[in-house]
Amino acid sequence: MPPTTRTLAAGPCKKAVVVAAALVLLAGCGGEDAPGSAAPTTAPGVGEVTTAADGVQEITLQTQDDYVFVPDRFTVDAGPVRLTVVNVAEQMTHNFQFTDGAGPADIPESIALIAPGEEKTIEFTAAQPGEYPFECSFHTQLGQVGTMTVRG
Ligand SMILES: [Cu+2]
Repeated sequence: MPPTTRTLAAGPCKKAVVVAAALVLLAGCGGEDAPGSAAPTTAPGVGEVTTAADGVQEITLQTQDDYVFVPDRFTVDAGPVRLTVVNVAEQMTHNFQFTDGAGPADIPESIALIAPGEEKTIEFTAAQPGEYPFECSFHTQLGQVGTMTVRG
């Protein structure tokens, strides 16, 4: 009788430990965020517009297991842009496209699929100043949108 009782007790106990560990991990993640912000931690360089050696402006956006581009707004000067989207998600596949007909000019370049752990880059020329809405077309309804501003 005693051995059987011990075996039965081990199952629920182990499960409780795993759940507790998961909660600790979740709590740890939340603690690193700025107060009042649910924004996920971003990789270094994400969101910074820089100019590469070849004169092309570069910007990296991040996606993760939610419906947010980080950042969802950025500004470039009129001219060529190299845009990278890094998807640090473990589950979610995203994409990137400028919203059809929404900007002052069409930018047809897009990224059809960015699987979890992938990063992809497109290069395009933003010649006309203004606001260019973009989206992940899989999750537009869930608010995965943003805006690129092109300075004149
Ligand atoms: Cu998406």
